[in-house]
Amino acid sequence: MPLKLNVIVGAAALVLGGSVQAQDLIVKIGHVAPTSGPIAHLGKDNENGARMAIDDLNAKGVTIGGKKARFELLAEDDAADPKQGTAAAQKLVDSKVNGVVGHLNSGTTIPASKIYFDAGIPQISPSATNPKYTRQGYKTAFRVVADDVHLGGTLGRYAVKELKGKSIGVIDDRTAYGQGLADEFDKAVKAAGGNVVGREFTNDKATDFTAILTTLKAKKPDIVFYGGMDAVGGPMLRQMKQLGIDAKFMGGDGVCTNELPKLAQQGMSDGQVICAEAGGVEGAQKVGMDKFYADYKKKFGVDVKLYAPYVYDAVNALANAMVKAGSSDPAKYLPALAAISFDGVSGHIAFDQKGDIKNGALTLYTFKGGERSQIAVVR
Ligand code: ABU
Repeated sequence: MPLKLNVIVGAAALVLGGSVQAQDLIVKIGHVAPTSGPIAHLGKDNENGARMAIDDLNAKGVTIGGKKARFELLAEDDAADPKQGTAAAQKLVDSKVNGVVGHLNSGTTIPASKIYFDAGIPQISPSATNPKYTRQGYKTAFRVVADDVHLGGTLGRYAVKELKGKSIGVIDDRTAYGQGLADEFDKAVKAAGGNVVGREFTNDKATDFTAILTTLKAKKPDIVFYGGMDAVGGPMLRQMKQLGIDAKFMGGDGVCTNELPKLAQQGMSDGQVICAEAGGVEGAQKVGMDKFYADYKKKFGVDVKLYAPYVYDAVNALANAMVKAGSSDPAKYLPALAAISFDGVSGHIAFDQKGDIKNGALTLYTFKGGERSQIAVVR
């Protein structure tokens, strides 16, 4: 009878069977998102995207520097809180992860990026859109989505030129994302000759918007823009309806989710909401994205909420760079990551000098019958 013995030595697995196999290379990928709190549904969507990428890489079999790689996911919850974000980042650094995908929020991604930079660990955010993230000079910071300059600028021009908005109200949630996006929108509206009639703010955990909506109502807005996430945007839409505010509702990627109609609870009408995802595919590239949505539904039993495909691509970007460099050592594969070029499910992945996606797209959506409905992909 042949000797069959499984020996686990530290982080590497050695399988002795009929023939000696190469020692597995364990590659630890950190992932951070809020899997608790108001936007836990989005955090879980991101984490699912990472899990799916890891499972696919392990099923496919990847060789790095002549060794069979086994990818492991180290998933952390930062609850969208900057302090918990830096604690999660430090935990991943202490665990000696080879790379990180995250965080979901700009408010956690930016402070965490210093920790990864100091440790020399590559980080790719699949969803944080505040421009500051890639403008700090950290060579370890990358993102696979467009930023808020692009988002806010495009939406601001769209409000004035396409929607013909005459009196525009702007609200934000005072987070790094929401406030930054609202500022960019405000700037673009004014540059396009539009009129911002009021600027109000709330916070990312608020549930009652009566006071700020009543103030804006008096200014008769034909468009209300909200810089923030769907967990607040949905109830805000419902309260706009209750207060009789008959205005279009615009927002960035944070409200542009498949969960928004549920969160608005009948508070939105067909075509009332116009929002933008910070990425997008068209033509032949749609095949890959559609397949991802179908595979995701099959694996997890739920629909993609927003950024799972971008997380999937971010994990694959790290893996591709390691294969190219022949090493999972962050210092050795970082140059390969900076020069990466491949077609992912969310489009072509390549980074500019700052670490931002090259030629990033946006997808404008509205909602009809409780479903997201694409208006256009713009660059
Ligand atoms: N980009 C929308 C959600 C994440 C963030 O930037 O905070």
